[in-house]
Amino acid sequence: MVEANSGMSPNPAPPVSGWRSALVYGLGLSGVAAARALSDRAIRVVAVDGRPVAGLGSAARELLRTGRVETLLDEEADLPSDIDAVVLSPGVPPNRPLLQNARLAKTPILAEVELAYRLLEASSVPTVVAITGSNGKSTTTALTGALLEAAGYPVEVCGNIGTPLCARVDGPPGRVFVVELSSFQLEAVDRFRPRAAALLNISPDHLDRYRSVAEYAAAKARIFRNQTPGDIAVVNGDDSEARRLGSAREGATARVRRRFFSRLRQVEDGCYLDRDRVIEVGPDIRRELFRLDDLALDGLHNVENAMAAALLASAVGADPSGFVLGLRGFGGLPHRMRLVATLGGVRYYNDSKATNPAASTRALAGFEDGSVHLILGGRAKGEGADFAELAAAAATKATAVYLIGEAADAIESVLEAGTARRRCGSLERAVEAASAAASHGQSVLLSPACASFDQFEDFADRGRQFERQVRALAAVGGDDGDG
Ligand code: UMA
Ligand code: ADP
Repeated sequence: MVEANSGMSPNPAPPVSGWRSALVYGLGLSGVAAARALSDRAIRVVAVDGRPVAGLGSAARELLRTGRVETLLDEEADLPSDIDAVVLSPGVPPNRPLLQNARLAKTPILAEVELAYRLLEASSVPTVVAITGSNGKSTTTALTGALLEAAGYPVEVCGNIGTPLCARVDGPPGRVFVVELSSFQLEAVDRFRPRAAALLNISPDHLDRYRSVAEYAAAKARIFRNQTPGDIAVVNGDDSEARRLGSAREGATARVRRRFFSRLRQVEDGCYLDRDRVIEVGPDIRRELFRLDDLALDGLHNVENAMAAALLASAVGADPSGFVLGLRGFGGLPHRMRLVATLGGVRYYNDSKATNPAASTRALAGFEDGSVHLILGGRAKGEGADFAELAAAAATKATAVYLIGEAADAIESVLEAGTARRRCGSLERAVEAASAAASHGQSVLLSPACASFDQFEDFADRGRQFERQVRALAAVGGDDGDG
């Protein structure tokens, strides 16, 4: 695997308190938060970004204007000679020339989350709960935060879910940090040590960045690498690849207590589904954690997410008696299987966050056969993106598929012969076509199985545009009112 620090024999970054200047690579959300945290500590910040100043967001431009970021270099610039460390934004691939030069110069490279962890560590060992996986990370992260809050803990929910950990470093002591981690962020962690860490599942994703699924999975497994005895690894017992990574005899979890969650079978330590009840078991424990009825979210995948969240929250000491309140109050995050409106008996769902085929396949599982008008497409995540399983699910669940964006050819080429399809190009045309074709009792589902960057700013922008179009239909045709 190409790790951000690969190629260097152990070369630990000196304590941040000893840094005089740092290079922040990428001035998006992560870079801005890192630059602020560094400049607050009187560390000089130089930034690198592929975009010119005018293309940056307002927060980045403000940092430059006020001198908190001294200069902005382009990506072709030489590595400045007086830099103590490079702080890396997750979206920057590790093979960028400037990073290769940093490795040659033995300048440490830290992920933004790694910097944040070290800043937290400067005062006391932080209580961090971390979540990774191909799908369900954000939901599980938010749900873990909700369970901990219901149990009375002061919580910071952050990381890949949207707020960088660096932006949450300063604050009162005693907080629990619930951090969503992407494989990108995990590539450049070094000391980052979660007291409880979950690996939810592994399915192919981000194959535009990794050479293989194995390399991608290895990045995910780094979530456990710094855990020490007394820490807890939470692993999906029903996902073969997660189980393999989470229970390898020689692997990172060998030192820690492994707790499995399973919908399908009883486990020895962890929790499992027994009809409608989730039961926690362990060497000296057996108790009900919650019932399916307590979940405000639909879908079997959300049962898995809730099981993981419950194990994580109890790992840092939360009393499960409060979990039911937390679960009942959690209605889910925007752009994940959200019912937008019911118009003329047709239900419109926004699942824009389903950015890989496995997520969309899961989304389809919850629908009746032949009931879905499915909008698919966008930018496939690499040549290796495999739509075959999704095509099989679509053959059963979809009345028709509406193709948008760059990946339309790749998806169409694997659709089964009997699956009706329309080439729509844009989301707008897809919504028009799907709404014209859908009849009472059916659903229009945006669950695109692809990234959004070919036509939208991000998945949230795509989801908002879908919702706007659905609301425009409602204005024309009259809303049934239960959206
Ligand atoms: N940039 C370069 N060179 C590059 C790549 C990017 O200069 O080769 C610059 C861009 O011009 C831009 C900045 O870097 O100015 C953007 O940095 P970034 O891509 O790391 O994005 P951030 O704004 O810092 O947001 C990141 C995460 N984005 C990615 O990992 C791509 C956000 O996750 C996360 O919410 C945020 O940090 C806070 O932690 C988004 C995401 O898409 C939601 N994540 C992927 C996913 O969930 O699948 C991993
Ligand atoms: P992530 O942060 O990993 O992208 P989200 O919680 O945002 O995950 O959910 C994204 C999409 O993935 C959802 O819209 C849903 O379709 C699907 N999903 C959610 N949880 C799971 C899970 N545990 N297993 C498989 N798919 C899931």
